[in-house]
Formats: sequence, structure tokens, C-alpha cells
Amino acid sequence: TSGAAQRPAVFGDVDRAARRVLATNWRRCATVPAAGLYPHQWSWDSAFIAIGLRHLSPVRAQRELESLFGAQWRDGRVPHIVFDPHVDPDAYFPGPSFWRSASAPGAPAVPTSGIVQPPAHALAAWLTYRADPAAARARGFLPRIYPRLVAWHRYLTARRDLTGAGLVAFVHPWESGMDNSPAWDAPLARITPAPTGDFTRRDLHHAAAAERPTDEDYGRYVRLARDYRDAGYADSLRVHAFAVEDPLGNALLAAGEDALAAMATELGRDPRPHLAAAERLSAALVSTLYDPAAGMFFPRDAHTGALIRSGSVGGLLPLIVPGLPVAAALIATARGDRFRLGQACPLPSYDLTAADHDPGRYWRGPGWINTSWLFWHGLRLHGETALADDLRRRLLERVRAAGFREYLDPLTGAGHGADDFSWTAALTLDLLR
Ligand code: 9WN
Repeated sequence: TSGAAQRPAVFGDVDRAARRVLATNWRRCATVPAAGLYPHQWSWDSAFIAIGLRHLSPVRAQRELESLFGAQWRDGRVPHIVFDPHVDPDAYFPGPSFWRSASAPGAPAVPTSGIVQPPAHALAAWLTYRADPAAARARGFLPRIYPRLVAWHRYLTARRDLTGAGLVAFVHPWESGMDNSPAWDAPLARITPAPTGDFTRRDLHHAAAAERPTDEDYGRYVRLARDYRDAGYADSLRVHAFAVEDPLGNALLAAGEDALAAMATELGRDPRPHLAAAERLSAALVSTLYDPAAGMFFPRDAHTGALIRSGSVGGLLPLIVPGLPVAAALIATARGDRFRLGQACPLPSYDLTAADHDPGRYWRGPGWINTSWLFWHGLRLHGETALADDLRRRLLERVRAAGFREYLDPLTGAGHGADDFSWTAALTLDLLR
């Protein structure tokens, strides 16, 4: 939007460096989140990566999404990892031999995981289309991707509404994209971890243990994924010992239905079913997951029906839903002590005032660029231009100082986790536009 002419010269290097990261992390038809730590294609990473890639090469951004949806299962699910057959199968745990997608009904030929990730794809596909409609039309991008996005959303709404509340449930912490968020501590406490002797972690070869989930977390992740696999990836509360209705996941779905409506119009189809779905989701989000006293959304445990009152940044991100009636309250909460918008940057993944806030450990405190990008997108959607511009400026300053790290200490800006992390580079490119 702001254009190259208004871009301060000092960010020219950041722009070049971001392009280099995306070029280096590109593998044949998709981008890996980070060489080493994440050597395959990840679902919601590809959505954020496409949002940045569209400025660099709209066609590559389209291919990023198409290769992910090329691995869609017959039931519509989009797997959280598409494994690269050219990469050592033991480079990442859990790999193809753990998930055994080849023996699951309706799985694609390429090996994948069997769980999903937050549905950021329709929004990404629409933004990708908008970057160069002529190039997209020449490749038939929308006619190809739209029905696949519809099938993906149908899987979520038909198979993952486990409580009948009209909301979608995540059935594994990895599905939320915020793996070890403190929000999952209580529902996970009911799960008996698989013994550590049952598996070998690979992540600790690439990142410090103090910045990653614990062995006990991994034991529980393994137990849940194994039970799902052994049930043939069938969805029901009986199979899923862990099931949570997550504000961010449902907000992305609602925003995604809005994007599908725009695509439908472009394709000469009826957008109304998508607009109605967006409205239903938005209403269910507010009536079921919003806590007016806290001024934010909380996830709900599908087994107990109770809200999990834990201050994850995900509880602010329904701001991305067009027309959300509680946008002003979310912004006020973001500016308060718990998230300190306008000072802390990126937005902390978890309440700064909580006793167990940990500014260096993964989803238990550090700031991530994707969640701040979503909040920035939401601010602009709700007409909060000055706050959006300020957040954008701070994010770019942070990235300029720390590089394209996976996550940052929100108070000091110190970088943590992987370096040359793709969505950090991609969303930086988008912020620079
Ligand atoms: C498990 C790839 C992914 C992100 C997630 C992030 C992390 C994986 C891991 O990396 O999760 O899916 O091995 O820790 O939590 O959001 O998509 O970047």
C-alpha cells in the first residue's frame, strides 16, 4: 500500500534480505519454514509465506498454495505437514513413518501428517489473487483453488464441530499452531504422556531446549497423535481426548468465508452462502468464546464445556473478522498491561502479567510476527490506521535489529528459535509494501 517510494532507505536491506530468505527456503514447489528445524512444507506457514511471496512472484505464491492443496485428503482435510520425499525421513520428528498416511483412507500419494493447522488459506489465496489478477486468471488459479478451499472449510465445519456449538475444534496442540501455549496446560494435564523412550526428538538438534516444548509436552503430543492415527483419523469426542474450540482458528475460518465470498463473486457464483457462514461463525465466536469481563476471547474445552481463561494472544485475533462487534474492546485489551500494544513488540504470545509468562519459550511469552501481522491486518480492517501504522513501524524496527527470527522477546527484542524463518521474512515483505 505505501509503495517503494515512501519506504525508508534503511529498510532497503531488510527487503533484499527477506527476498534472499524466501529464495533460499524455496524447494521445487513450496517453501520450508526454516532449513534444518522444519525441512518440509507446513500448512499455515504456506499461507503466511504466500502473503509475502505474492509481492516477489505472484505465480510462486499461487504455486505455494497449490502444492499444499495438492496434498489435500479426500475428506477435505489439509494436512499440517506435507513431507518432502527428497528429505531424510528422520530429519524431523514425527516423520512419515509415524503418521502412516499411506494406509489412511483418502490420503494423497505424497506422505503427510494427519492433523491440520489453522485455516489461514482462504485469506491468503484471496490476497494472492489480488496481487496480480491477470496472472492468476492466466493460470486458472481461482477456479482451481476455490473448490479445494470450500472442501477444506467443509471438512472443518462438518467433521470438527464436536460440540454442536457451530465452532470448529482443534484436537491436538500442534493443530492450534501454538503448540505449548499455557492455554493447553489444563486439558493436556488429563493426557498420560507416551514414555520418552518411545520417540526421538529432532528439534533439539536445531534449537535450544529452553526455547522449545519440554519432553513431557512431547510425550503428550505423541500420545494424542498416535491415538488419532490408530483410530484411522476418525473425528469424534470419543477419539479425541484433547479437543478445544480456539478463537484464532474459528476467526480465521470466519475471515476465510468472507474471502471465499469475494472469490465466488469473482467467479460469477453466489457469494451468499459464504457470507452467511461468516456471520454464523462470527456470532458463535462472540456468544460462546468471548468474555466481556476480560475483554478478550478464550478457548473452550470441548469435553468440559468450560472456557479456558488463559491470556493467549489468540484471544485478541478475532479482530481479523470483518464487522466483529467487540473490536474496540479487543484493541483496548491489547493496549493494556497484558499485551502492551505500542510498547511490547511483537505482541507477546501470552499475557505479560501472568506469573508463568516466559519471554523466551516458544508460545509461552515470545512475540511472533504472524500473530502481530494478523492483529495489524485487523486494525486496518477496523479503521485503526494510526495504531496499525505504529505497530507496523515497530515490527519493522524489531526485524531490522534481530533478523528473521522465529520469535522474539517482546520487551527486549532479542531473537529466539530458528533463524531465516520464512513467515517472518514473508510478512516483513508484506509490511514493507
Ligand atoms: C509442529 C512450522 C511450525 C509452525 C507452528 C510452530 C512449530 C511444529 C514444531 O513450527 O510447530 O507443527 O515442530 O514445533 O509452533 O506454528 O507452523 O513453522
